[in-house]
Amino acid sequence: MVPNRRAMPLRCGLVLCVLMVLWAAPILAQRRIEVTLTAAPARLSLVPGATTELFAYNGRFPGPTLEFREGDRVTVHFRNDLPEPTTIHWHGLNLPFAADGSPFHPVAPGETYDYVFTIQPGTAGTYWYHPHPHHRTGYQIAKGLYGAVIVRATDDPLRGLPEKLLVISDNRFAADGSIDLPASLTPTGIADRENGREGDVIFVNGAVMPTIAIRAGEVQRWRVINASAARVYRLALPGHKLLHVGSDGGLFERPVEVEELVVANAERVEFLVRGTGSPGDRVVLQALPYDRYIPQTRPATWNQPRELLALQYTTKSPKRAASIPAVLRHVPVLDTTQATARRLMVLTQGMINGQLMDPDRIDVAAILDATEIWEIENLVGMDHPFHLHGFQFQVLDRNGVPEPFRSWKDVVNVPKHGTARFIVRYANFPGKWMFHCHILDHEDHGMMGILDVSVPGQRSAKR
Ligand SMILES: [Cu+2]
Repeated sequence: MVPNRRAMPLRCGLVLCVLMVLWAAPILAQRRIEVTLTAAPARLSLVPGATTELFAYNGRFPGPTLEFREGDRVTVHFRNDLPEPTTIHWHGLNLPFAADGSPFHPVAPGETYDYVFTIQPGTAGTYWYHPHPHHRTGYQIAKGLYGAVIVRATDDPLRGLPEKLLVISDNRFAADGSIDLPASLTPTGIADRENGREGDVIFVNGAVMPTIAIRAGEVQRWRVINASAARVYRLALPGHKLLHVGSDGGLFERPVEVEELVVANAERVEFLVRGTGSPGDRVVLQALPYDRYIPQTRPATWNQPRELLALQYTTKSPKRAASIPAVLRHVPVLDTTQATARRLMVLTQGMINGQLMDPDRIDVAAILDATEIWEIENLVGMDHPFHLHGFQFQVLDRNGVPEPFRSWKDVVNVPKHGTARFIVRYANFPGKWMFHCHILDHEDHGMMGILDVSVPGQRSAKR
């Protein structure tokens, strides 16, 4: 049969149209999210009987919780109305160097900056944002600048469970309500520098001892962010086992039942609370003692448990418990046989590999798409939580003990006189990425270095 030559262009046109629609569908489906954040001085009531001068994002403490979906194209229009330079670091998010908010991109007082990034597939999880200017991160976070980021997946296996977000932080106040930030050479200032600054007032979402309601039988998903400068929380809910389901970079492959959870500063955990109590019960979420300190400067009250919030059972009759999936998601394996370099980071008190941070020095030079293994060795008698910007990693072992399950992390707490090894792939985004101790006083005093990820044949990222 002779083809109808006239119909051919029409048919071809239709096929082309369908192909173009199919090609464009993911782009059309990509949401464009615009957020406006302004950092400015504010006066709020944080402790009874006084008001406090602080810094706040959009006038709120903590800053607004930002919710994104995988695939979203995000633009954050930031304005700095503080009297000093600042940045916004998107802690844990995989994004371009220019959007990282590291000390390389300070925003001067009165200036604006657009953080533009796409939320990468597979990165659903709990993150947070905070300033990261040179030498002033601890000060600005103590003044109130931090907020939560929740990234949602389209195929969330825990969808439908009621969620609670807990941004936990501590602070210290003078009698007049002002934030207690001692001069560096006073005894308290020296202790802060050594231990990292801790406070006796513990906030959950900006409130002291808030209450969460639960109905007997109900299963709730809790996301916890430790936004403290140095305090580590060993979380326990008396009478309740926790179902640990996720870490810094999102869900595990399977839930893990635990009695308690240690959340070092800057880390996040996700767990399920199962309402196994009776109607009317009241339980207190506790931070049990955790000894991260060198004995010489350990605070006198370190071994006292602290109360964080109350879990109040309603008087309603128990409901049928929701079923919890046995498998949450697949976490891809980073293959150790593909590692092309091994990096050794030796931590001493305030230094990495015997050096203080120098913005003009490259500490680790790597090639885009390389897979590497980092070994962090802590020589001193104090824990140091180690954070890498830009790329999530997988912890291989701690003190030689293999990690029991795979998860995406951006902070690993390296215990006193201990080691931790992780594997990381610099899958995308060349740039100068910071790695540092996340005890903010240590970071601000130079316990930090630079990983330069470059594309072969191209010059490394500009400052
Ligand atoms: Cu440290």
